[in-house]
Amino acid sequence: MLMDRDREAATETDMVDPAFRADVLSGLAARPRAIPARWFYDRRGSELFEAITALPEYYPTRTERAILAEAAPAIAERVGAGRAVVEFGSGSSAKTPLLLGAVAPSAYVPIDISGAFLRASAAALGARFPGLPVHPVEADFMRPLTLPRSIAGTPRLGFFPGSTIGNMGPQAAVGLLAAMADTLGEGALLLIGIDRIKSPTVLVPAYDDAAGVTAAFNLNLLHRINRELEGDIPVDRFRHVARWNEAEARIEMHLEAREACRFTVAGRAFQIGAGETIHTENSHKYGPRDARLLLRAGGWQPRAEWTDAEDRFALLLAEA
Ligand code: AVJ
Repeated sequence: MLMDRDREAATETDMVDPAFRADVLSGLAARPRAIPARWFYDRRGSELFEAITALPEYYPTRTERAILAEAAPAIAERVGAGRAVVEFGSGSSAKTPLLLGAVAPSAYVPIDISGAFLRASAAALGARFPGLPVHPVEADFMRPLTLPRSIAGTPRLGFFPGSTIGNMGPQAAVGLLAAMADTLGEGALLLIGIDRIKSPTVLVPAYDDAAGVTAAFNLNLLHRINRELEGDIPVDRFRHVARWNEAEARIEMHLEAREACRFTVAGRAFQIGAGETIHTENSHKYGPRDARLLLRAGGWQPRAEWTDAEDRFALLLAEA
């Protein structure tokens, strides 16, 4: 039973990503059930994430922006002028202009998997920083990639804000940091945002807000599956759950079946019992020493760090 709005949207979506199909089908068949968080970000999911960043409970975005604004002169002093700034997963970040305005870069290289996002943010930054060469790279930064020839020989500053690294487990995070060191080359610097471990009374509401925006963001994954993979998941029988996993130091998001149900996706039948969940996201948090250890394990030497007054979030500068 496709809902009207799912059916409508399906006509717009003529192309289905085979990797989405494969991840959903294997994730629903696995125990525990789990679908990678990267699939949240269709058009609607990206809009909902933007709305999350403005929520009163969701402190990371505004905290990181404030830290960056305040630390910009100190960062500029350590980084020096003339580097090529390489941003991993540029999205539609409002933080980038703060950094570019401070460090006087020789070029800006946004890397994003979404070509549409890339072109929009490249155009916006081009207008804001006339004369700054912008070289967008449409790529999945989780895989090895080659930087544009035009910045050959230019020392690099990698920029990885938002605590996006938290979506990965520590092992995968170390792998990504090592790959970034490879991509950026000798003498590179990395400015990375990492969310801190803190009280679950702050963490849980940040992922389970009163207005229900995060719930809609999580549940949108089921709508997306129905739209793009000809699914008939009864979305209203699922509820959003955010919980703090103390042992793993991470927030987990799940979609929990309120009652037992059967559904099909891409012609395959599935069933889920009452109270069972589909695990949709991990957001790992790091203490001050954890964050430095993570960087070191990934081949980076921590050189400086900046936090807010409550130590909710940290920006770290490291050298390859
Ligand atoms: C974009 C991965 C940093 O983990 O805080 C926000 C995603 N999920 N609310 C995060 C997210 C639910 C966000 N990251």
